Amino acid sequence: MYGKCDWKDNPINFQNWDALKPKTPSGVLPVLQVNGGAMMDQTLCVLRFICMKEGMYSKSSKDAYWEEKVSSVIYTTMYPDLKALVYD
Ligand SMILES: N[C@@H](CCC(=O)N[C@@H](CS)C(=O)NCC(=O)O)C(=O)O
Repeated sequence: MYGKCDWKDNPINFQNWDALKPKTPSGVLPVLQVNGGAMMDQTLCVLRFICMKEGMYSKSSKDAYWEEKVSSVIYTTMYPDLKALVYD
């Protein structure tokens, strides 16, 4: 962990998920909530938000491009495996 923000994990089990799902913006997890504010979803957008908030996002557009590219490739490559872990 490079940033210095405090955070709390709130794992959701399948029993709680049915009630929570309709309250989330798109009916999916993960969701980030900052100080009780609006729920923010979409993994890569949330990661980008945290990086910007914590001063870890690239200052140059060229560096930002490469960071975005690497995270997109990793996410799209790993996502089917992550999904299989959860549902299979
Ligand atoms: N595009 C979303 C996809 C999120 C997603 O598909 N989450 C799955 C878990 S891997 C989920 O919440 N599934 C529960 C459901 O659809 O009820 C993201 O990048 O965060």
